[in-house]
Amino acid sequence: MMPCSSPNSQLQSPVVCSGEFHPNNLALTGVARQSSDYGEQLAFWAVDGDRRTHFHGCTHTADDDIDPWWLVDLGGVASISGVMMLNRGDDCADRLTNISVTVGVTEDATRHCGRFDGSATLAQDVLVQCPPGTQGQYVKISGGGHVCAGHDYSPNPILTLCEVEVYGAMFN
Ligand SMILES: [Ca+2]
Repeated sequence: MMPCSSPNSQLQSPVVCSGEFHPNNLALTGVARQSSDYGEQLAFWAVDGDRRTHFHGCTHTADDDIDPWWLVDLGGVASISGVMMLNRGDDCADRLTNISVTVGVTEDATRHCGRFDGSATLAQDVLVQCPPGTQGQYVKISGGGHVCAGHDYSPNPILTLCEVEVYGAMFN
């Protein structure tokens, strides 16, 4: 797998790579929430700066959630170049699939950034690069898969994210 580097407009999006990107992560000071919670697997765990990938330190939507999503409020409008998602590393890696990344100046975040159709492998970084000129305060990640390495835990898609990093620059 290729090493991660700063988002590069010459690369195709999405980019699957290993390792960390650069420190300009706007999500670290953001406030996250998600469509539903499975146990203690809260939206916050994707913006805590902790890149551990065991399920207990990651987000996880509820089994009965038919339309899972995760959202971060950056606290102000930013120019956004890309969004990196760190996948779970202990199991169910194939649930990071059918992912749509959108941004917006309001919470409905309807502007397309990019897609990842997956599926990802364990503890994989997936970078979705937004089109040039993408701006927004909210970054939304929607989708997920129900398959879990041959298990059949849930008929509905599950969204699990261990860390989300948003690259760009705040306006102000
Ligand atoms: Ca984390």
